[in-house]
Amino acid sequence: MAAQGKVEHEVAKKKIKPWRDGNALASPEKNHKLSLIPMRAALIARQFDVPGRLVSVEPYGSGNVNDTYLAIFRTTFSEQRFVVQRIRKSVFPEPEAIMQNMRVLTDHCHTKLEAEIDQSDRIWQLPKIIQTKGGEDWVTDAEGDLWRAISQIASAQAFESVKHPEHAHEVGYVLGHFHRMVSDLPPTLLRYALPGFHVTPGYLAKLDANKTPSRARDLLQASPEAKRALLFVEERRARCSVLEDALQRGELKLRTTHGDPKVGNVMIDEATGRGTCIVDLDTVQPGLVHYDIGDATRSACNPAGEDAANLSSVIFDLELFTTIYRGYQSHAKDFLSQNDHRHLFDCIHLIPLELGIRFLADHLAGDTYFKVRYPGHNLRRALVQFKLVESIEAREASIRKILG
Ligand code: GN1
Ligand code: MG
Repeated sequence: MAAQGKVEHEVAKKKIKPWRDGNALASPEKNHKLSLIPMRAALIARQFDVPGRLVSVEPYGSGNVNDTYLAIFRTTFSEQRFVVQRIRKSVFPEPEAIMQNMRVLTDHCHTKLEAEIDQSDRIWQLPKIIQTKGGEDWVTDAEGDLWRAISQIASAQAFESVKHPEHAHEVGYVLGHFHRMVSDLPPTLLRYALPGFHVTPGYLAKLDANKTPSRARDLLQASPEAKRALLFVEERRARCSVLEDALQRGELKLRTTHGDPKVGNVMIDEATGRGTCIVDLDTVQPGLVHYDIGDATRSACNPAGEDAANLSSVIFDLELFTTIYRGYQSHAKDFLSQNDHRHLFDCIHLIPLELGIRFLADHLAGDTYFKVRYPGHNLRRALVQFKLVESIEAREASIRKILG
């Protein structure tokens, strides 16, 4: 998960030491054991408009792209916890666009959630931007990096992989609710914070470009697995433009989308066990709802998770698919057209293929985009996604039957 909540799998935490109140911030050389990054996060956290004194700042979550911290402020009688994040410039060319989109989206959704609270079957939450003491939505540091602060979701937890069918149902239910909530938010009000995001032919072109430099050729030479992975993509090249072609033909239309609705971004209420919120709003921008549906299903229907240790455990589980789809349909009836429906299998197949292509391209480029925990991590991630694609292909008839 990228930004919020307690996560089971927090490798980052072990590596980077937290900053705690009482450290001599002004003289970092005396604290050589402390990482300078949480210290910088601590300095930044103080610039946001939160009452009390900063108690600690520590790495948080397991996002693959941005740097995320949890800050705790206390007064004599209260405590406020919030999430502080540095946006990776190398990934997001215009970080301001993310914040402008987040402002438009959260203003729209918070108004709607409050207006619908009496008809709602639960309390829905959505992060809120915490402004700086000067009334700004973000801070730019001396290195030109953008930092922002957002509220923490109350008493909720996110998981790296799906736990049981009811969990998958909640992932579908939360995504469907999000799509319904933004179905009247014109995508033209949003900027493209991540140009080319989920445009599969673009990722394919990147993979083609990344496999030719000599460094990549050496990697391929040394790894039969990587060579087989390239071949796997080659055999599916023609299918990569299926959604973009449908968009060009006018069968599908651009809408406001989340962009990253994986299981780890869906918060489950600790009190009720039901979904309460979708977090990680960095990739909200104009797109196809199909990107989101394919991303949620590739994540929630693979109980082995993105980092599965054993490839043979990776499957597209039909029971999980049945329940996630049922959850999604509880809200989607109102806004999915017949054409949308006709392309559902395509996105379920395409988005894991696309993610595998993205991981493989990054492996060949030397791991410049996704954070890795060991050499070959991106290749491993790609193999997991390709295994999932194979499983989806083998179950195509059953998936289409469930789609109806
Ligand atoms: C990245 O950073 P994180 O974990 O929120 C990626 C998603 C991938 C995901 C796979 C901006 O998300 O597209 O699906 O990893 N985000 C970006 O875990 O590329
Ligand atoms: Mg994300």
